[in-house]
Amino acid sequence: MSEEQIKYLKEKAREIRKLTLKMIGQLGVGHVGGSLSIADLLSVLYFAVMNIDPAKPGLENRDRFILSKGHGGPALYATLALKGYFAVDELETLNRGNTSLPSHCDMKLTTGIDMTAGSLGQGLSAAVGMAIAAQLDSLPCNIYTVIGDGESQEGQIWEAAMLAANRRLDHLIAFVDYNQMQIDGYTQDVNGLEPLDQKWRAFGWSVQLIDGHDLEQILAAIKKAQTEKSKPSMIILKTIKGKGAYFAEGKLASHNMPVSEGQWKKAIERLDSVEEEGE
Ligand SMILES: Cc1ncc(C[n+]2csc(CCOP(=O)(O)OP(=O)(O)O)c2C)c(N)n1
Ligand SMILES: [Mg+2]
Repeated sequence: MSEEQIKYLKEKAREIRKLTLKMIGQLGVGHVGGSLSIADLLSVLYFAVMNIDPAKPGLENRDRFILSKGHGGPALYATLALKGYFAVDELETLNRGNTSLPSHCDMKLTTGIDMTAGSLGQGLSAAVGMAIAAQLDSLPCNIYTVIGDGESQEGQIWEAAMLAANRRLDHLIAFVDYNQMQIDGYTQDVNGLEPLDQKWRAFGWSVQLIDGHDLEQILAAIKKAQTEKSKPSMIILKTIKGKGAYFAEGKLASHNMPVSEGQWKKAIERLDSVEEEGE
């Protein structure tokens, strides 16, 4: 990746974080932690990888993205607005009456959302279904999806994992947001997942384990996954819940937290000052 592209994607990730903080902050409460942990991935997917056109959101050949951990909706809305699917001002309606941006993703309400999610465990199955459909129709598209690590404790994830490998869905590229936290505590304390990479490998997937906040690693892993033949790909992203917001980063309480005006404004200022320092 060129210096210029890294700078561009870093800026997009920063903008996603800032808009996410602002929209949740203006509402006063929301899923800060699980939104911010996927900001870097969303930057790479939407600004360097996916074949999509905001002017034609229904194109048959487009790549699909399913945010299986649907509570990360705010980060995806910020990304879609930056990409041009709808006006940035709309973000202020997050989770309010008559909004098209509910807390959890809803494909019937929001332009650019490919699948409704929120009931954990289901999005990967939907992605598998889409990948099977694309395979049957020989569509030249990739299906991307993000599941949570807490979500990975759902049995349905592993049913979908089996089917994807059996059907050799090499156009399916999935990610685990491995921030090691879920709603009730550390994933390890609730129901441990390790060795997570070996589990996916044993299910017949091609697996990579990377730093989920390193844009170059994310892009390289996706490019590698795109060349995989006869196997679905799993990219396990080692992430930090709440990454980038001083009041949320690495905290269990960041899952769904109240956010004061002082907090979100100061967090945005800090993100801007990192930018000025040239990082
Ligand atoms: C089927 C189902 N059970 C429980 C919940 C409640 N719930 C919402 S978020 C969450 C934790 C998810 O943790 P994780 O997948 O690690 O996502 P993160 O918070 O790290 O983004 C739970 C249990 C749900 N949304 N769906
Ligand atoms: Mg988690």
